[in-house]
Amino acid sequence: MEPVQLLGPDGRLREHPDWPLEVTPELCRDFYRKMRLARQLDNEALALQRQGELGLWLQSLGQEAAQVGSITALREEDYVFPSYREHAAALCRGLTPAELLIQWRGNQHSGWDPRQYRFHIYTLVLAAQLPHATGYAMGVQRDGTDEIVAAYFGDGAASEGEANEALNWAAAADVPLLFFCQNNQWAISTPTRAQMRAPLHQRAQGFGLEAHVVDGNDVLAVHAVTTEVVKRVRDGGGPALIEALTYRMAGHSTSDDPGRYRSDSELDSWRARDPLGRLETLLESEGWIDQEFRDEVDTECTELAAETRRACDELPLGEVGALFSTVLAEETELLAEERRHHQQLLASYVD
Ligand SMILES: Cc1ncc(C[n+]2csc(CCOP(=O)(O)OP(=O)(O)O)c2C)c(N)n1
Ligand SMILES: [Mg+2]
Repeated sequence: MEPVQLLGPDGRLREHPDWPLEVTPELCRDFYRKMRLARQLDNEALALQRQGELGLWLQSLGQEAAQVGSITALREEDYVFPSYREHAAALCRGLTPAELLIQWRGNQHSGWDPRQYRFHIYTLVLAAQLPHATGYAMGVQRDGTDEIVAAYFGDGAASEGEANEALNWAAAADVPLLFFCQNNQWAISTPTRAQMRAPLHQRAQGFGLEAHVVDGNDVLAVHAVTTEVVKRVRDGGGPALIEALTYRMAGHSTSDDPGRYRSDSELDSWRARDPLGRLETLLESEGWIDQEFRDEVDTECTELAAETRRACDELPLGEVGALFSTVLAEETELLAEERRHHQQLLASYVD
């Protein structure tokens, strides 16, 4: 299967017979703005980590098109299960920099109320969110609403047993669930080619899911394919999978040095396919962007950076007891014992 592409790396539009999209200046400007903001937040968080203000950060650099193009194809009430790198998607859902950063500053285990944004907390245990999403989608199915569920995961996570169990279970139960894999070519230092022989979209078809592959650095293609697939899932077509071919342009996390396992030439070849650059080229060549709009986006980005820095500085310390009180609806004896033990431990510290 050839990846669907509507906007080439050269910034030119391409027609696709199966995946038409009404490409308007407004749509392209909106995507551009969202992607610029996401990149800005990502840069600022990286700087904050380097300055010792965050313990860790996982960059979404290079994956903005995959995330923005897909999340905007969902309705606000559709429930999303992200992995841990979905900052661009999170921003589109209205999460604030404070909510996104607090976990990485180590002040809280997660930063937001998932029900408020219909955007679940980040999952660091690879693929754990996929059976959760499947179970949630079974609930949605029983509620009989026309809400759907979407779950993001990576190429590395696709090797987990839970990912494969979830694909099979979702297909067997015929739930309204979209699996969205960002194949960013790497799982820390393991390349995708060392993880799987058959491409993931092919494997998903084997489980009985409708599956597609798309140029994940082409926001228009991602949006076109996701919009259509979401429609089919919503209309009772069963679960589906989209594999977005993209690239993690930064290290795995701020603790990683990608120079130890991948070449500069590989990075350069993907820089030439940068999702933001090609959209900007399109906007320029079509005359859909003027200085006023550029200034507006620049100002918004500067404000977001300032807000991110200020929010980080003012993040409240979390309540340590939440570690125990938010695990189960009703505390078990074991949990109560662990909580008491933990309190005794804290009390034993001198300051
Ligand atoms: C169950 C489990 N095993 C191992 C890890 C360690 N780990 C964290 S991220 C990662 C790589 C994940 O790669 P991928 O799924 O492609 O996502 P990406 O980081 O590329 O977005 C690994 C092995 C983990 N978090 N959870
Ligand atoms: Mg990956």
